[in-house]
Amino acid sequence: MANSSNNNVKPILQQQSSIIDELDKIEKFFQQLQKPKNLYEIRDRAHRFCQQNLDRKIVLITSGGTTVPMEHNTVRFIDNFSAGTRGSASVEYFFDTNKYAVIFLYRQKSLEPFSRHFDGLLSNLKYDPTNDRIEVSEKIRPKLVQILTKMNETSNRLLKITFTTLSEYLFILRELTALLKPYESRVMLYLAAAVSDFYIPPDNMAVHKIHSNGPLRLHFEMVPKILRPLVKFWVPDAFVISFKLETEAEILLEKAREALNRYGHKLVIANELNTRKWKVILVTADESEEIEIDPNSNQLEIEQLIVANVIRRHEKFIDNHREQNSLKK
Ligand code: 9Z3
Repeated sequence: MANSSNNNVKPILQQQSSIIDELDKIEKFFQQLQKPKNLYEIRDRAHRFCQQNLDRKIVLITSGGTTVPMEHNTVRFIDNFSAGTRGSASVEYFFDTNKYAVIFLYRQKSLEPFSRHFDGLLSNLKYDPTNDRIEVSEKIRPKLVQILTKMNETSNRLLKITFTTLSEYLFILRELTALLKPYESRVMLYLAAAVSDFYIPPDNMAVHKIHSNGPLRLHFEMVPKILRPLVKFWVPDAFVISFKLETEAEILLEKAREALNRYGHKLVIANELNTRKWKVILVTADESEEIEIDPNSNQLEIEQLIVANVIRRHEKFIDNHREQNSLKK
């Protein structure tokens, strides 16, 4: 008897010590990086925003790519392709329900909510110096009015926060999750940002601009996987959605399932680089569901369908959470 209970306890203890090791690694990782100067100002703004939106659910949407500096006095950095379309378009569809307040954590200069509708706008504007008036061509006026109206109506439900580097992103994400934790299952995390897996530790980084007098070899370390502590400790009751990007269709599902197992969250949205604008797979522990639109459709955006789907899942998640809590009482 004593033996069999020992056998049960051992894997749990091993698991716990591996989580503690991982947490320790992440803590050390953060300690070597420099905190963004405006971190506490961001926290205070986010706190006020959540207090002003107590009657709503909160979704934290991350968007755009992170930079990885090559020098402390940064002239060069490594970046990635993400334009922030997925994240910024999704914000607009969350607003359609009137039930969500959105914290939009995005890469500076990547797409912002509503901004894509203003593409090519300049060529439709005319300045008349005699009357000091700006005229908008009739062709785009109705659409412009519609978008500006929506922007006005939703402005108190949107908080925009920017990052540029990988370390800014990670510090701000950690701070925001600490703030969101008490809101429990009402919080959704929609992690669409394309975050670097590699970085150059500050101690190994050149201080000044690297001289171009020969070939260059750089050594990157792995960024520790923060999704596990995020799901387990930072926001244990929130509905967490991560995105998985691959360039090989054959390994996409397997990688998404691997992420679910590893991090223990609820949903992975898997997409392939070249088809991401018209096809995604929503993967949970029990099933997978494909969402696909006609690539030639210029009426429908895939984010509309993704957001409607994840809102339904979030509602069920909140109900389950409520039931479990009432059973505990
Ligand atoms: C995504 O997969 C997003 O859907 C895209 C959106 C970045 C592809 P765009 O900004 O593109 O509209 O141009 N985001 C997550 C990508 C990512 O880095 N995921 C990590 C991974 O795949 C896991 S968290 O390893």
